[in-house]
Amino acid sequence: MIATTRNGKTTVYGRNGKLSVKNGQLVNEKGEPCMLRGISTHNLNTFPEYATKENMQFMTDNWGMEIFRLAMYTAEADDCKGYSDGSEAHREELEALIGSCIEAAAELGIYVMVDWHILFDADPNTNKEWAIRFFHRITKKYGAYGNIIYEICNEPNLDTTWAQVKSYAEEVIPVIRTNVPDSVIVVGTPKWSQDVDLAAQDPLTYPNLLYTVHFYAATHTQWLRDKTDAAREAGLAVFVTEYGICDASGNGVIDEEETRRWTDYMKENRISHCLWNLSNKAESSAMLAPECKKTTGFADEDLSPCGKWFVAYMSE
Ligand code: IDC
Repeated sequence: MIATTRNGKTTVYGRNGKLSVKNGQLVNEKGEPCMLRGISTHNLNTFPEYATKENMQFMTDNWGMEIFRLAMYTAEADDCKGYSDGSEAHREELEALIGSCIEAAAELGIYVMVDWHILFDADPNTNKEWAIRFFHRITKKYGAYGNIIYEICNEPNLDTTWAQVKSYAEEVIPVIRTNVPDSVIVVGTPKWSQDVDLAAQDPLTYPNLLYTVHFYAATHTQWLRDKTDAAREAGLAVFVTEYGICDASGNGVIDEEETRRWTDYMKENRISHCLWNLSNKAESSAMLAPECKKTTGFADEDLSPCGKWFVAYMSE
């Protein structure tokens, strides 16, 4: 069902198989630490055009993408409605798009992350009923695919507390686990997924969980690695489901030196990570040059400095 070989080569799924979490670490079927390196879409409501099988295949074959994160904003952003505040037809379109990417990931033998991307709806409880419906429908239809990681709330923010996130997680995790009992689930943490150390003081009690850390290298430095270490020392497994090599606005200067500290840190500790973002928006976190109108088959000149950095990083 999920490709283990393609064109005579073993796929990332073929090497790792079904994932789980053991002793604070994402591990493969053999119980070995597994670090996945991938790409996050921009908002699927605004940039759906890159989330195609053809382009996923291009990124897998040419850049070595191992996981594709599907960032579906749950509420309006950038003048575009999300899953929760859009129309029913729009919800169905999003579910179909996500479904086609899950099927494509299985055919390509890569992993896929289904991201309930809360942002302006700062507290995941705001749209909890929609989250429950969404994860119920996705897991019912696609849960048999063992290459899916479920991310239940991108970035709780403003004054949302860990207690609020935890109570949300305690309602949403059982919905996913009813259909996919052994699923790997990532839980967002307060303050735009930086306060992973707070989650570590009062963790959830389910198996196979990871907790989110997000960094933007020009903003988040050693202090955030220290918080991450505190959480890991307390036994939590972490996943950098999103990072940028620029500042936290998604724009501004690129800090390659601090990015290197982060990539070394993630390599040393086998922490999986996805780069923000796959689009041609005129911002420094976008991987494509603003002039690039292609939706796949990108050449060097189609890439922004961020995209070029990523291709070089993946070839290391
Ligand atoms: C940013 C996008 C930007 C968009 C904005 C609001 O890069 O184009 O206008 O969202 O929709 C996050 C969020 C992620 C942000 C990103 C950069 O998860 O949605 O994307 N960021 O600001 N957390 C920290 C940074």
